[in-house]
Amino acid sequence: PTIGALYRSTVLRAPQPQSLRYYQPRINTLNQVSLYKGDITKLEVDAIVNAANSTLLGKPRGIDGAIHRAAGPSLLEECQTLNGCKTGDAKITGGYDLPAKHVIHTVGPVYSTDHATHCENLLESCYKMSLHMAVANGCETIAFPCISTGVYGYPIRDATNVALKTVRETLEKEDGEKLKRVVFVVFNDRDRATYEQLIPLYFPPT
Ligand code: AR6
Repeated sequence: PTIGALYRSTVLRAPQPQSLRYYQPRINTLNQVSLYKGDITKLEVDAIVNAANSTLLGKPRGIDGAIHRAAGPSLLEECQTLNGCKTGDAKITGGYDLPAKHVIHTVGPVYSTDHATHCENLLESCYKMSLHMAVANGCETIAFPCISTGVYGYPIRDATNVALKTVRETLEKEDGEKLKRVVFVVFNDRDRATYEQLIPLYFPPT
């Protein structure tokens, strides 16, 4: 589809339609994957994923701060009832003042070159558990940020490979059919370039 047609049919309330890219997986034609550059708190999807820390009590910095600011204080109140979240796990809350219906909070690994394989397993688990949470709660559209690649220091290229591989594998499983759209959200041009380069390897355009 043309970008214009895509924009009209999209679930996103996106201020920059030219930044959307669309890929139809060759194997799993039921599913759709998009790349969006911008602020995840503006997306009108069933669930946005928060790159949180294990307390789930929010931090003023990064995406966690942006999500809590946009969702309003009720989000923190609900997070306070959750008893935190382990690294690699995910928990779901309401979206409150966000256009998104839910927030799925996941905790990525703090990157360390000495434990690269362990970090990879944990990051993979973040994507898996978030998708699982989405499906378990009837979400059909979900937006992911680049988990762990900010404050937690995960190299963007490695993290992107993990994200794309894990989403592709999950979409190919039975549960994946319930997900209509997975949006990868990037916040700067460097990350966008990385995703634009790697997405076609995992989701070849038809
Ligand atoms: N929309 C989309 N992406 C964003 C936004 C936004 N509004 N803001 C930042 N990003 P980070 P982490 C991108 O550091 O590395 C928190 O304080 C950002 O450019 O937010 O998982 C938590 O409480 C980067 O690509 O998360 C934890 O303590 C990505 O989001 C810790 O940071 C993730 O960057 C988690 O660190």
